[in-house]
Amino acid sequence: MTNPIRVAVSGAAGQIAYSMLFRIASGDVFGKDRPVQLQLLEIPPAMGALEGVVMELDDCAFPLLSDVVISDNPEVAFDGISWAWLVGSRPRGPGMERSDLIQANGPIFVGQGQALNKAADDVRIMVVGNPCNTNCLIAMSNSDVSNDRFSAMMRLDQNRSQSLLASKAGVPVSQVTNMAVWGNHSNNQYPDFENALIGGKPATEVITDKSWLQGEFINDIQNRGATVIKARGASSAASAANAALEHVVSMENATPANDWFSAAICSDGQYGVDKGLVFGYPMRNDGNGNNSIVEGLQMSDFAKKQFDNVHDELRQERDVVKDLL
Ligand code: NAX
Repeated sequence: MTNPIRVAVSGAAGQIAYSMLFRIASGDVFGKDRPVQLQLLEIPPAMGALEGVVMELDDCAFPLLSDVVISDNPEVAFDGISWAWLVGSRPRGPGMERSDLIQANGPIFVGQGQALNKAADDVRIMVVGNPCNTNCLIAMSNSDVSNDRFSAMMRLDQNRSQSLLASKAGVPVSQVTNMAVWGNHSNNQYPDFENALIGGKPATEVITDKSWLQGEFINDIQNRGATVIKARGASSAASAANAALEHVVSMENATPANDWFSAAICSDGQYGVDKGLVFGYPMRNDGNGNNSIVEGLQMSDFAKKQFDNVHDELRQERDVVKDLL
């Protein structure tokens, strides 16, 4: 058997992690022949609950799960890892503004960014804990790990968009491809229906109701998280976990021909975005470990307005945390 891949998950006693860990341990992400060592990070009050999660992992007797380490110290949890899912963060409390949340969570990602220096040379990091783009920016800015190893999750937004377009068009979801979600995982994100394809044709040729695409579609995707909370009484967990795993699978494996996936990565100025912002882009993996932004996509004036709006939002978030960068 090959050496186990060591992976860290923070917020490991939380809802999203509970839907992730068992799938990672069963080989859904790194393959059915690659052993995995889980290194789970929590805060001290949640260590008891985390021990219960470990009991359940043990009780599954996963052949690929070589070991489970638990800790409330990021330096222990990140030691020698090749992937980190940074899921843990403080949820938004009653009356909290987005900027309050950003300020409350920022310091977590300063410490975790520094602790990532303990990781293996090939480490990649993906941030789920909200506000995930700006938390990723903070972790990246406080770490010696190079910027191109960091990413934040837009995949749930991509999946939601594909599902809604498929249902409107009356086709299986597998028919909807090339779904780019630009910018921020927030209610200003821009799910780009203009460049999406349905059954290989432009989505705008299949769904000709332009006012639905520009109005209800975008609005429903931007607010889907809140709609799930209202219905379920809790935020998206299984779908977020699924998206977090798919994000890593996409970053580790060749992207199917003529398609792309959405992820937020450190901008190098592509599409006019400020260098250094963690911005949602369409991406491709070449099958040799390289992930790159799909360049040259066209945008209408309508799309540019959405794009500029979410770009401004990320600049404002960067300003709120400037002391942590
Ligand atoms: P839970 O509250 O169930 O779990 C969060 C866990 O993080 C808790 O167990 C808590 O003890 C732990 N934690 C808090 N501070 C920590 C720290 N400093 N180090 C390690 N662990 C810490 O939330 P859950 O539903 O699992 O959601 C986790 C995060 O994902 C939230 O920030 C949430 O907003 C975010 N989401 C992000 C999404 C995305 O698309 N990027 C979608 C789903 C979700 O809303």
